[in-house]
Amino acid sequence: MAYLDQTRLSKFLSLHLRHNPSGLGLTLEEGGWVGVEALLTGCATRGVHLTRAELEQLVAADAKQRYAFDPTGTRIRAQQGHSVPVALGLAPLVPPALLYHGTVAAALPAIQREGLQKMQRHHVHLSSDAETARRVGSRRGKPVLLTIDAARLHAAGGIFYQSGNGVWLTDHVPQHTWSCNVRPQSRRAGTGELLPLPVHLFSVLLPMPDAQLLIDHTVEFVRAKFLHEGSGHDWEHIRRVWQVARALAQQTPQADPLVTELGALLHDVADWKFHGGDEEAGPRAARQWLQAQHAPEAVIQRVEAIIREISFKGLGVATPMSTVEGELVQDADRLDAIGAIGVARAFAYGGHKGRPLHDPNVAPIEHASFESYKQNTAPTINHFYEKLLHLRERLNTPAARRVAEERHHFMERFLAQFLREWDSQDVSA
Ligand code: HQG
Repeated sequence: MAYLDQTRLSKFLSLHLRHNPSGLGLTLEEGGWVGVEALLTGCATRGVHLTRAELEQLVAADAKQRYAFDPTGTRIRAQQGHSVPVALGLAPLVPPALLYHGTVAAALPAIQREGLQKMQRHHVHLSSDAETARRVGSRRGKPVLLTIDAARLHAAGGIFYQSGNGVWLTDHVPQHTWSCNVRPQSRRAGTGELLPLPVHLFSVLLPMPDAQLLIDHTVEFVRAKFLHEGSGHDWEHIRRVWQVARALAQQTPQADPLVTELGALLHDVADWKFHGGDEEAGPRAARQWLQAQHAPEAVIQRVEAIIREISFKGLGVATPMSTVEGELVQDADRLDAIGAIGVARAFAYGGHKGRPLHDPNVAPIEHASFESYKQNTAPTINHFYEKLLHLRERLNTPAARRVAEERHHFMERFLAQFLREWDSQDVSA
């Protein structure tokens, strides 16, 4: 066996198969292949005496599956990571919606300016799970995780490949298509002292001061619009949803904080309930506002999707969210529809619509379509059976489900007491 240990042997192979084949007297064939015999001979000229069996064992044991033999077993190549020109012959593929890249804080300012670049390699390397990306980043120091909106990049014409060992490859990841789990540090004005900034406000979809300004302006816009709303969809409801969604986002590294906060703040901006059933009124109003604020298009589209998808649409209608941020905002909105606040809001809305509190002769309906749910005019108590008591089962995150438990039981106790008092059962004869 060679005098090198497994790790150094792997690095020796990487060096020559990816970066410096001529160091072993080799030339990479199309696809990055070299003959196995030629490789073993080349290694021997550098004092690294490897048998074919030892090479096979190294290839099989490599944790990242960096190398592969061709089907005949006579040629070998590195699966990715080259710096010498080589066409690996990979076919373009549709990437998963999200991909991850691990880097370090020191690289962030440059990445923020120019996006992710290939640097010395042929492609930008991305991982399909956050853990692997963190490990890649930790080669250089404390890892910083970037979440890439691969679906949007792909829709905009970005081309993606996947190497034989599962690494996703693309040419460039521009600004506004990724978010980050930390905020760069800022210097306290005048002192040069470095201040760590709270994570929850950071999104590099927008340079930081602009992201904060956008949130601040949106708060003012929504607050002014809904301050005196009287149907339970007032500013205080929106403020609670915003707060809860933000807390959920802090526990969800893959969620973009800016999108989550804007989605929460704008989720009721033009609710179909108050716009003649028009389901596009909300997304339209949000787009109008965000465009006027010069928000990036990628952010606008994700916020629109949240608003379009968030509503409960009847017991028989599934309401899946297409984004992780949407799942958080939907949970926050649903938590505000149950518990003591939920009871208060249900009657505020019923009063606003002139509905009776209760009518034992009108049975709750399991609405099988959004249309039937929209046209509902039943007494408010029915709303508990048609929607509110089912929300606990329809939450997306474990954190929200934990909060929902007590709120759900409170509603059950409230209903039991309400129905007892309705028939004056608690009044002795
Ligand atoms: C950073 C390992 C400044 C980038 C792993 C990274 C991976 C920028 C470094 C594979 C930048 C490049 C690849 C910009 C990107 N300004 N810095 N505009 N754009 N960077 O090693 O992705 O062990 O070339 O964040 O497992 O770290 O070799 O790429 O920190 O799969 O098999 O520039 O290498 O596999 O570093 O790692 P690399 P990578 P192997």
